[in-house]
Amino acid sequence: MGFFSKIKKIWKTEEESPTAAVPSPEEAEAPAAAPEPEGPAPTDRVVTPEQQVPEPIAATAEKPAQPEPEAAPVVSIAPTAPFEAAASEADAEPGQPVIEPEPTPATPPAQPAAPEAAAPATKPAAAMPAASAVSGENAPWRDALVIELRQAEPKLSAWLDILLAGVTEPGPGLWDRLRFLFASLQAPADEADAFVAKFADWLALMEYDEVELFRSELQYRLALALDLEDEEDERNRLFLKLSEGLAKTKDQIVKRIDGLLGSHTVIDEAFWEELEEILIMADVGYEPAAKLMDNLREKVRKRGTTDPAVFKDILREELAEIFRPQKTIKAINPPEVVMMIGVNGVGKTTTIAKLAHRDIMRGKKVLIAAGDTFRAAAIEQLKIWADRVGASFYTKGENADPAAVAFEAMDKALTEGFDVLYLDTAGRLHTKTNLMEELRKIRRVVAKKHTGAPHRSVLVLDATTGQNALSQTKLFNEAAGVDEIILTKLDGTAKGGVVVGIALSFGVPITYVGLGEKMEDLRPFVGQDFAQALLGVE
Ligand SMILES: Nc1nc2c(ncn2[C@@H]2O[C@H](COP(=O)(O)OP(=O)(O)O)[C@@H](O)[C@H]2O)c(=O)[nH]1
Ligand SMILES: [Mg+2]
Repeated sequence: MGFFSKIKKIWKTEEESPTAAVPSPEEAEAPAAAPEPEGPAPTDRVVTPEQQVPEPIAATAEKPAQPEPEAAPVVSIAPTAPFEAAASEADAEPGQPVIEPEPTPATPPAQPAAPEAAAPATKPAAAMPAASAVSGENAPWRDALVIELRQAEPKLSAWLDILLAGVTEPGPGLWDRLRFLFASLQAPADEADAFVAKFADWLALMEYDEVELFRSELQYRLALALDLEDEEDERNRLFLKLSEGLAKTKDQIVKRIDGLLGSHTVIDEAFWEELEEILIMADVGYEPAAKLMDNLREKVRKRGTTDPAVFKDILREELAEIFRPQKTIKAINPPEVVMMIGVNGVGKTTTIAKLAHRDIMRGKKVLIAAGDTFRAAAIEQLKIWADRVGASFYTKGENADPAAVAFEAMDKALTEGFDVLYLDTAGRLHTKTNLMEELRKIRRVVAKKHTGAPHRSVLVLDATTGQNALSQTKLFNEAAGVDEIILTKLDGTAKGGVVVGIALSFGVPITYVGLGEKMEDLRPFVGQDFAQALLGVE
């Protein structure tokens, strides 16, 4: 503990030293869609092969009208061995997060013109929260922190605990540490700068001034930016969240199944009847429940047992099979076109924002098109989200023909080199025939412009509607085609059993689930985790 407090102390003295050139995020009057550092011309940058990235993070917004000249002197502030030298020459293994810095930099003197320092050159001062003018580039705390990080469990959350020790609010200390983490993971310095600038803008926008308010968002963004998502702790976090979200569904299914198992000494007809009732009550749906029952009966028969004690294992096994992920071809010819469909209020617009946020955090350039032209408020809501997450936005205004919006947005996405185009659509069910015709028309026009588009037709369903989600899937699948399903509002509903129904009834994969209203609350659907969260781990 003594060592740890010592590091904290070193951090503290570092922070107290003047860092004049560094405006706080409060000073940074952050525009919603802050211009991203595009990076200067290639000649200005020293980029080692490992530092090269195909695309800068979220280079979506327009370039700032006036490049900030003040950034130039910044370069000279780090005259020797900038800490990104920590990004050692050792082979970076992509996808394998390892803290592999070199405490004693073997960097040639030419290195000062580091991309870290050069990157913010095009960034307006207001959106340049910490620039790279970090004092104490060679300060001993960096070495101490390297040791701390290396000794920690290789988990983002563990690293974040160390990085955030003693940090209570946004500011230079935090930016500095975030850059340090990027460098330690051998991520390019310009990515670190872009990340920090964007995050600071977001904090200013949200008016979050305490670490506790944004820690989980920070971890989420870091996981995406550093490609650490499949890390154990991320999975555990999701699992916990899923378990919490499924608490009511669990009450509905698991408690009653436990009751069933406790009250029967043998698996007989009465047992099966009671089970079917439980499944139907939990919104699995009548037909899916019957199918599930058949499968379970078959499994029990094969096992040659009538002992209720083994039943939960069999059920867990069956759910694992239902949710086994399908292999699909993920490669596409960019721009990837994603069409979001579903009835009003299910969460299409919010889900587009959440998906765009994920993409942008991974360095993609995203365009969102306002295809729900029925209400002006819908367009406005989408525009606010696009600004918030830093996506570009395309609208033709209220009452415009949604297919024309899609056609023109497709054009823009192609000519301006977007990676992803999200098409929002209307969901007025009372004009069912028109809606389905409209969706088919959108499909036709984008396909005409771009072969293979839309690459993904995503049906958004609201888990709280239970059985309705099943009938909506049927309807949209028949009329417009559905490639994947995103199930929102799983948090706090007792009707989560509908997931089982959907997985059993349609050959359409569930790809994400919504577990709340925040950006980070949209998570990839992992069937095994779902089954385990639902039935509990034993
Ligand atoms: N609790 C919760 N609310 C959500 C979730 N997804 C969306 N919402 C909320 O659902 C409401 C309707 O969402 P919206 O995106 O406007 O739906 P749309 O009409 O389909 O575009 C909004 O208040 C969202 O914040 C979720 O996963 N959990
Ligand atoms: Mg909407």
